Amino acid sequence: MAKGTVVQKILKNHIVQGKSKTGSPVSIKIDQTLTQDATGTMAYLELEAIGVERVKTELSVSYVDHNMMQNGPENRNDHLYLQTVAQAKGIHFSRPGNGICHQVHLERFGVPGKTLLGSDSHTTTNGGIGMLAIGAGGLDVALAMAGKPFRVNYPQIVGVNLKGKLPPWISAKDVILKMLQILTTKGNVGKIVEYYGEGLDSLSVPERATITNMGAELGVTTSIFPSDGITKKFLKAQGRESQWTRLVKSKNAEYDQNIEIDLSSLVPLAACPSSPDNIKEIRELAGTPADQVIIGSCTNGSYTDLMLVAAMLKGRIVNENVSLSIAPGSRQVLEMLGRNGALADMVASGARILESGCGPCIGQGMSPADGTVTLRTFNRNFAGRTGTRNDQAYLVSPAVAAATAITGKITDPATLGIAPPEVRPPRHFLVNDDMIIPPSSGTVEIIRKPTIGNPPENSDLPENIDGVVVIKTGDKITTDHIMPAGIYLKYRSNIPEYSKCVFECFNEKGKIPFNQRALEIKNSGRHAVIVAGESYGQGSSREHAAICPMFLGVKAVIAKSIERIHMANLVNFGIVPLFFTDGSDYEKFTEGDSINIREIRKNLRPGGTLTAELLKSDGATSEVKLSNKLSDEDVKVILAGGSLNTVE
Ligand code: MIC
Ligand code: SF4
Repeated sequence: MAKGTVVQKILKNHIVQGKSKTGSPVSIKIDQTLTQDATGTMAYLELEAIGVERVKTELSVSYVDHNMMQNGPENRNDHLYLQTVAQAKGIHFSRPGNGICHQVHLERFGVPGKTLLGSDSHTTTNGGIGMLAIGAGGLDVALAMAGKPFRVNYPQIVGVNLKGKLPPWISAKDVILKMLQILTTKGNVGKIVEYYGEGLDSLSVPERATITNMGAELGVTTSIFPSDGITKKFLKAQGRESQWTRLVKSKNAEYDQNIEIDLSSLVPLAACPSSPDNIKEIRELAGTPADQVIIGSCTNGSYTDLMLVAAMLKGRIVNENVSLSIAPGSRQVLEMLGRNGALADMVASGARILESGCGPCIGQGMSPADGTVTLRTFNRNFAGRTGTRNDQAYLVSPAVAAATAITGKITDPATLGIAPPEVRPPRHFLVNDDMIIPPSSGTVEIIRKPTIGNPPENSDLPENIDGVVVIKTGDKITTDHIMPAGIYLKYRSNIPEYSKCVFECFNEKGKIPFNQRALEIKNSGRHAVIVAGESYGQGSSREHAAICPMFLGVKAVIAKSIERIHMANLVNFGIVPLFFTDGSDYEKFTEGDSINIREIRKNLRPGGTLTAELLKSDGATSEVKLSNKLSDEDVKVILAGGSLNTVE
């Protein structure tokens, strides 16, 4: 087992229950939480349902960054609810326009050695400042705000030894794309990645945060960098030096798995359509015409990222066949670019400047044209996430993105014939927290406009699952497949409405849509069951991918494997996550089959097996063995129909 790692040092100070043994469930104390608007409304409705007067964490922050198009009143209704509930419950509120949660948190709130739980999968970004920062469903974050510890399996710790130094034009994005090439997006559940080695010296905190941000795509619990002199410099530049502590691995540290990356040997990479681990070298893609380039997001919206882009664009015009958009990750960055003239260089080049928020990363506008290539500095390129079906989205570094915007074709910046701009982290960031509203000490009226719904309700798990396979999916089904975001984001606080688009991408002409099929099963008194392949529920932390299926009557998901956050969300909402003990049994299933799991209430035991009876439409029957990865507590929660029914 690993020893002397940064991860273990933080865990040691935070474990309140459980054994420090790889794979064992442990409960950890959560120091800070963050939420964003798309998951936050539900999290705060749940917090209210739990009956919490004031949050019990050291610091909780509610950000508005995802859903800012304000098409119709729903978004603004959410913002008003979020602002007032935050003030009432002791939570800081970061107003729309202040920036993307992860970046603002890194700039203004992240503290080395602390734990952070956020209702967003990219909460891992703050691992860049030496926090143990974990993404979770909204309900888990609500429970943490209520002072409850967070349950997670004691991780397997992967040590990544960074050697050498990044060559010109190569950036942190290429490091994490390399990691995705090595580890892929599958099979990393239960691991935490820890970076160390001489290569750290050439990586600033925002660059480290690019790497930990996209650790979410590896499917690991989180990723972390030590807190060293570079961390201290960053905190000093943010006027927060007093919050620094040194936190590095012990000399004799050992890891459960070892990876080595020589930074000097890296070349520019891209994640090709439509998975973050479909990695190719830019060299192989060079010359491909691009129609759109977008720079920003919580992965690459930092000051140095955008200063590099501005320097490349200065005095040049964006290629006439390309639309270039730039969204600075925070107001701090946007204001600094505005004051130092870099913004003017971007505007002069023809770049379209977007507000500081998630924007196109979550399908809020800027969908590409049919059949065209779009390059983005983001972290996800799941099919359709751009808002265009059959999209061709490539994930690249800011340097590759800017070079491509200039030439109109995918371009290795080294071939541009210009000297790599020298961009250094600022000695002082422009600090202005006026857009962060502190909690109120007085009484605050919580504003609830009519589109603010109620927290979801569920009944106990039935004695038997009298199931119907409502859908059978392949591998790597993401939460974007299950619950699309984009134009539907505004329904996040309205479960009946949002449930109408569950699995919308699989609805075909002439076939009854998923939501209706599920409701028919529910109304007939039976139970809908989802059958899936590997890595079901990859991607975001959105608990709606469990809540909406629950609302439609789904009682179980049977898969080859399920990603961590999604599995926790299923448990939280009383859906039983089950696995084939023999993966080949997956082949036996067809949509519409009956699957009965008798006496599931009695037989569901942590780590035990269940026997299910599969009944095909031609009358053939067979038995299928199903396993689970549930803890005692998980079983208790599922039997009760979800966490909201068990919380004391
Ligand atoms: C995303 O990148 O998919 C999101 C939107 O930030 C999600 C959260 C959400 O669905 O609201 C995430 O990654 O957790
Ligand atoms: Fe926002 Fe995109 Fe980051 Fe998610 S991944 S938090 S949508 S910028």
